[in-house]
Amino acid sequence: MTNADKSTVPAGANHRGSAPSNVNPHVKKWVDEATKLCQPDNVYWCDGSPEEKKDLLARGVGEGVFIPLNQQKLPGCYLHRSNGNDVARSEQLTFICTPSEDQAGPTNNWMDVRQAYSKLKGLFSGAMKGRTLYVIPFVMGPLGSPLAKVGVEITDSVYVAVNMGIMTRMGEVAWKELARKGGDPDQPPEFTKCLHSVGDCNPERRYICHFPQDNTIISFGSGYGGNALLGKKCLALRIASYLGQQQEWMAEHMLLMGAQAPDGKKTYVAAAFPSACGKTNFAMLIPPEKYVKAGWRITTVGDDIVWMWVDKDGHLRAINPENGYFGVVPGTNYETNPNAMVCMARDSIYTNVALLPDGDVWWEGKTKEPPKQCIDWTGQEWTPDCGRKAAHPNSRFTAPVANNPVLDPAANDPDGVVVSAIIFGGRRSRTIPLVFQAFNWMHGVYLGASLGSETTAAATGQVGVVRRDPMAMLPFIGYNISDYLVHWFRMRKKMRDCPRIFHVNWFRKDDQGRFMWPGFGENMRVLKWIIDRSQGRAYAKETPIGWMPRYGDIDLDGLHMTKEQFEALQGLKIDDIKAEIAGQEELFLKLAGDLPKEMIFQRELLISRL
Ligand code: GTP
Ligand code: SPV
Ligand code: MN
Repeated sequence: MTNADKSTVPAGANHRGSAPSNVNPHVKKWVDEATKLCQPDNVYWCDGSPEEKKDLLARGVGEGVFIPLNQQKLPGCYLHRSNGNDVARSEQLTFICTPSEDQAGPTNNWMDVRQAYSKLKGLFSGAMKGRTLYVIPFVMGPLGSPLAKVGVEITDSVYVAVNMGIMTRMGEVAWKELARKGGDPDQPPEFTKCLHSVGDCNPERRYICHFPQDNTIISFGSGYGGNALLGKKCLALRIASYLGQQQEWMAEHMLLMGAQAPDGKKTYVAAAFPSACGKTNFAMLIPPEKYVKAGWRITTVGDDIVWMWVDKDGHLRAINPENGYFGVVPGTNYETNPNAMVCMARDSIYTNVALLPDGDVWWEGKTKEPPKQCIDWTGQEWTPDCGRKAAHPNSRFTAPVANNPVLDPAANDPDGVVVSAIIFGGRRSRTIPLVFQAFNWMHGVYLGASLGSETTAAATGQVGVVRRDPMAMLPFIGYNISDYLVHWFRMRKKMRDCPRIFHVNWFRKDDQGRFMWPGFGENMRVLKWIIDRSQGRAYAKETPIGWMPRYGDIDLDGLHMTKEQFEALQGLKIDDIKAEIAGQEELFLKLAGDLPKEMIFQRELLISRL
């Protein structure tokens, strides 16, 4: 973007951007302190209005942060190219800051609270000189929900301001929610302080720090996704998981979907898959035609995070704290996930995709034939034979949930929905069958805790190596993992009636490296078996690892899958399972003396069943 384009920035014609007259004095004080520290040229208080969104987008275009896309094809859509060193969550630069290391536990990076505050103070000092400081009030969760949480993010990134506007319930509503929650005006109201600066976007000076005891998040040096949109992974998972453990509820890295059967009965299912392992796709699934004809309908409550609590009847209830999707783009097309394509067709931000000559966008897997030429995600000329990817493997779209054609009617219900089944799943080329069911909650928690998955481009680092990712929460547990696992075991006691637990793997490959299961919409077949099992209606056989459907127990009609192929897909080799158990040791040894006894018992039972 050239300087000439800066003329598109409108002059500050009205009062938008200034602090609301009735702003809470505790919030004001914190913003004033941050302003003093960061020394921005301007302070801009967001109100969440549509006019403001236009203004923020225009500012972003002026700064070269956003490139307007073809407005006929993609109304309201913009492209953003992030810094090449800043394209995914950086787990090694993410810290849990507590007084003692034990509170962060063996799987988190730990920093001493005082040391962290003093380091960050140095980094933030004068960091916003010449920039605008945006104050972004937001709510996580449906307004009025018992679990809804208010946060305020201070940032110097207009990209963050726009994305937070899509991902959360942002603006005036947050002040209202804060007032609704706060009783005593002398007491500081409960809100998460989120302080963010892109700084100089230098990985050497990049810290994503969480202070669970202070309900505070401070992030410096990254403008990307989960590192910078602090309502998402930082608040809704790391801080919330800590609060949940204290207050007996759960914050999990899960999608939440409704499945309506032909008889009208609706079942809600939550599923935890690690990053880039299929949550958004599963949450928006379109069933195969014969299921649609028969009357099956799938609806989305959430695609990435759930907050769950036990209601007065003893049922596990869940809400989606988010209000938008920050979804993986590569591999998404009108065949694999048409609903996602519709979501991102308007009012969306594309991050790190390729730009076509007509102002449309492209990514690997969007069409079978690549375009003859385009501008790749780094801004360079690209042709199919150039040997580089056009879109970054972790390129993303940010879209409002309201764009989803299959948004569940309960998506904004403060009371949430009752969860009947929980699914854990990983990306595993070998060993792990398509689907099986845990014997009970305790065994299910063990399955979740020992979940393995091949690493993906969603986090920086090596891709494709199997790592243990308990409940798909390894990078997101805001406290000691032993306490987290104990929390999962203990939640059972609060429930009168608990969800059934399952394990899936859409990603098993044959010796030629081809996926053995068609996946995507066809996952409906597995989901139907899961729902039927949850309601005590489908058959299965007992195996050492759990209950498994036999050929014929799961509907394969129309898939042209032979009995042999199905059995290979579900195949269990005892030697492989032994190797898998040995692979779990890595995590168990990390927990060492703090490994919950239930984990030891479940492991012994598994070994004795082999
Ligand atoms: P995060 O947003 O990082 O948490 O990812 P996610 O868990 O929501 O994953 P998503 O649904 O975006 O899928 C990630 C990648 O896996 C995409 O490239 C998808 O096309 C691919 N994928 C999703 N579901 C399936 C499936 O059933 N089979 C196969 N083979 N690939 C899938
Ligand atoms: C994930 O990595 O699980 C995501 C993307 O959902 S990010 O918001 O960057 O964490
Ligand atoms: Mn995710």
